[in-house]
Amino acid sequence: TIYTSHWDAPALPETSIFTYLFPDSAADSPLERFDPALPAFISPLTDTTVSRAQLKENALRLASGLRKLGLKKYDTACVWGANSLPWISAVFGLIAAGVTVTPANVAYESHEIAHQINDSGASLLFVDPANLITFEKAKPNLRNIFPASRIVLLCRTEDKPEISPYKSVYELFGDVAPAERFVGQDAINSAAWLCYSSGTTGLPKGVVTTHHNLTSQLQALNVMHEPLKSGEDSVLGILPLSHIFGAIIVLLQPITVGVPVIVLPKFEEVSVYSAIQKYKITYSLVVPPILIVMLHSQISKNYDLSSLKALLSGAAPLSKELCTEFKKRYPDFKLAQGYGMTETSPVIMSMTAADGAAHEGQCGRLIPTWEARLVKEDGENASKPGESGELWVRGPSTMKGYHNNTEANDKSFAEGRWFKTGDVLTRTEDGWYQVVDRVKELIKYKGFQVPPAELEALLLTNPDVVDVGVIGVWDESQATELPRAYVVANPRLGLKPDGYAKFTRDIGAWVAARVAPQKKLRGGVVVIAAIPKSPSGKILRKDLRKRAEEE
Ligand code: AYL
Repeated sequence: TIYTSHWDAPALPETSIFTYLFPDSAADSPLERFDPALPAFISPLTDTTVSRAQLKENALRLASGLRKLGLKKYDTACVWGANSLPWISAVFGLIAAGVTVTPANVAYESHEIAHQINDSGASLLFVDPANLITFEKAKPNLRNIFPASRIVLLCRTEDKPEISPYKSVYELFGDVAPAERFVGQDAINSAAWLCYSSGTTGLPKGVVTTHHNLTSQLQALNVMHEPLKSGEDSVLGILPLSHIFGAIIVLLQPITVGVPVIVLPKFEEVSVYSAIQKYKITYSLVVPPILIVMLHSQISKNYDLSSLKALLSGAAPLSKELCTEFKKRYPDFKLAQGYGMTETSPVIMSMTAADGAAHEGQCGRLIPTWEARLVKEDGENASKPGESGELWVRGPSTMKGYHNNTEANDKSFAEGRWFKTGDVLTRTEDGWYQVVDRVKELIKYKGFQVPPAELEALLLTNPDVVDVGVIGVWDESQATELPRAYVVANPRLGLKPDGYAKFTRDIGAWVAARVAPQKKLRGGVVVIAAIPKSPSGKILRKDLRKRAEEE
C-alpha cells in the first residue's frame, strides 16, 4: 500500500527560493504579497527590526557585494554562527546571489568545521567573531585558501572587533541589482542549501537541498497549516537556524505568511520568557528538551506568557506522557508534533495545533506532496493499522542526494526513488503516524544529530583505546538520548576494575575537549572486553543497546 496526504496538493513552482519569497511580479510566485513595511525579523538583543522591504534590499545589496568578491551562481559559502540578524542578512544575500548556503553548527570544534568547509567546497566563510579562534585552528586543515576578503564577520559594522583584519557583512553591501534567477530544470537541480547529516550510517554528509525542494516544502506547509495571521501572529526564533528545522520552519516559512520572527541565539529561560512577554509572541517551534525545561521552570510564572497560543515540537520523539504533563502545567498552550529529516527538507508529517490534544504521542499525518510506504523486515509493505515498518518516502522535497557520495546515495534510495528514512513507524486506519523505533545508527541529543561513527573514529585515534562502539541511551528526565561509548582499553595499560572510574573519566574528558557540546559522552563511558560485531565486522549496536538496558 502506498499512502498519500489527505490534504489538497499545492502548486509546485519552478523558481528560485529567493524569487519565490520576494517576487518582483505576481507571475514570479504564488505567494500572497504582504505590506513591505511589515517586520520580518526582530532582535531583542540589539533592539533592531528588519522589515520585509529592508530584508530584500539588504539581500540584493549583499549579492552585488559578493559578486564583486568574485562569487558566482552555483558557488558555495559557509555560514557559521549563532542566530542573529547579521546571520540572516548573510544567508539571504547568498541566496539572492545564487550561491549555495552551507550552514554550520555554531558550537563546532576545529576539525568539525574543517570537514564541512572541505567537503562542501565552500569558497567563502561568514563567521561569528566568537568562532574566529576555532577557525584559526581549523585553517591548516582547509583545502581551499581563504584570503582575508573571503572571511566575513557576522556582526554589526559598529561592533566589528578593531583588531580583526576582516570586514563585517554590512561592509560588503553594494548597489541593488537583480537576484540570480533559477527557472525550470535549473530550479529543480540546483542546490540552495547544503546541511550536513549522517543519514542512516557513517560520517556527516552534505545534503543537497534544491530550490524546488524548498519551494515544494513551503507550498505544502502552507496548505496544511492553520494560517499564521499576518499582523496578529509572531514566531519565537530560538532553534538554531543552521539546522534544517530552524532554516525552513523558523527562517523561511514565516516570510511566506507575513509573520515576524523574534530571533534569539538559544533557549535561555529569562531571555525567552521576556521576549514572549515583550513582543507578545504567539507561536513557537521547540524540541522536547525545551518542554522539559518549561515544565520544571521556577520562573515562568513571573512572566506574562498569555500571548502564546501554540508550540510545535519536532526533530526528536515527544512522548504522550510529556505531552500530558506539559498540558497540566500549561493548559492554555496547544501542543503539536511534526516529523521529518534533513534529507526531506524537512517535514514529512505534521499536525495542526488544534489536532494536538487528540493525538498526543503521534507525529501527525502526511503533509501534501508526500507518498509513503511502511516496509516490513520481509520487504513487504505493511497494510494493516498498527503494523510497523521502515518508512520509505517519495516526493518533490526529497533531497537531490548526498553531495559527491554515490555510495551513500545508492544505499539510501530504493528503486523508484523511494528514500529510506531508517525510522520505524506505525499508522492508524485514518492516517495518523507514530515513530516507534530507529533502525539507523544515528543518535539524537536534544534534536541535534550525533553520528556514532564520527565519535568512534575519533576515539580510535586515542592510543589508550583499541576498539569502541557508540550508542544512544534514553534519559527520561531530559527527554533525550545521551551518547555513550563502550570501549576496549589498550591491554598495555593493564587496566584493572579499580582503575575503570579514572580511565572512563579521562576518556570522557578527552572527547569533550574535541567535539561540539552535543556530542559529549553524557551517557557515560563503559569498559567492555570486546565490541560485539557481525562476521563482516559491523558493530552490533542492537547488542550494545540491549546491554545498556540491562545495566
Ligand atoms: P534531522 N519523533 C521521533 N523522531 C524524530 C521526530 C519525531 N517527531 N522528528 C525527527 N526525528 C528523528 O535530520 C528521526 O530519527 O532532522 C529522523 O530520521 O536532524 C531524524 O530525527 C532526522 O534528524 C518538523 C519536522 C522538525 C521535521 C523537523 C526536523 C527533523 C530533524 C520539525 O515538524
